[in-house]
Amino acid sequence: MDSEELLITGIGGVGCIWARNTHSACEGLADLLLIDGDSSLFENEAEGHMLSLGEGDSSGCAALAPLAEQRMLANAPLAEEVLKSAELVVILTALGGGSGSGASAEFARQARRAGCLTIAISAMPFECQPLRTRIAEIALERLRRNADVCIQVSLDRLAWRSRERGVDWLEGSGWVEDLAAGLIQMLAKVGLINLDLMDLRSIVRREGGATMFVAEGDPDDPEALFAEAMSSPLAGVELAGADGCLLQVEGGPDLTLGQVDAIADAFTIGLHHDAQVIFGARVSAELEGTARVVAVVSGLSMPMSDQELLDSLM
Ligand SMILES: Nc1nc2c(ncn2[C@@H]2O[C@H](COP(=O)(O)OP(=O)(O)OP(=O)(O)O)[C@@H](O)[C@H]2O)c(=O)[nH]1
Ligand SMILES: [Mg+2]
Repeated sequence: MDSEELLITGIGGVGCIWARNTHSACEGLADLLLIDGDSSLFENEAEGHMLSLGEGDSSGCAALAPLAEQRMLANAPLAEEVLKSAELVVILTALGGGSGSGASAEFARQARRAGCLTIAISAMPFECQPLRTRIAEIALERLRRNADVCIQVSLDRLAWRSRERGVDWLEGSGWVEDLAAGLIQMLAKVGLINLDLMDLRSIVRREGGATMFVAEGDPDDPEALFAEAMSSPLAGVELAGADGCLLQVEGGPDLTLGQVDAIADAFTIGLHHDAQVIFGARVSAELEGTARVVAVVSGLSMPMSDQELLDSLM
């Protein structure tokens, strides 16, 4: 796919950081759109499209989600220009503030109306932020209704993971970026067995919820790769009953068919016996001795209620 058909969109301060990092990891494979109330974030227009929800000042719409939503609505003609050439939109946002919580669902609605397959990766606030969590829950409900796929990340789990690795959750955790970049690369780079947007559509449009995993590790240890994927900082995921899976295995020039087969088995063995599995494989010189797996799983039992979600964050 061409780069203007794949659009990475960051909404709100944290979402824009993640989107920028994802975009640079994708090396010209996708376009970038940054949406925020604080336009001081937009330093370098050459890097992508910028859409300000502020009124020419840097005060933005701090903690005012309804205001951000109104401004996103008013900016629909500008967004439409960017969405015209897009086929897949990946939205990155952290909910609980004003800009991300207010504008994400409205932007997802605009993207779908423009015919784009819309995948949102949205983070829920830290559990010690009850007011932000309340704002985020309302925003999440609306985002779920408007996006084709809405993946929830827990900031608490993201932070634990980052602490274990000695990196900052915001700048260095890398997990959100790996997930989003994995999805973009799956569609944009040519492989031995290619996956395309039609494949992705047919998996995510199945009934029930959908989510994504990413893992990187030893190609001779499929179980460890699967365990790594399952240890992701996702919130509210129940894999039981999953009946759709898009799976891409990528490895170095030394990757063997036997390794690919064993990895595919490890990732699909727990799925429904009638599951639709679409499979892709690619060789990349820079992955010598390593395998990277990206999986989109669908047909999940419906997302958790607010209370269940809160419990899962505890
Ligand atoms: N503890 C902590 N949490 C943060 C920090 N920055 C962001 N967050 C979390 O990330 C969520 C989203 O933050 P931002 O992306 O900055 O919010 P925004 O959408 O830009 O919202 P406004 O700035 O209010 O328009 C918040 O609800 C918090 O849960 C921080 O410095 N410390
Ligand atoms: Mg902000």
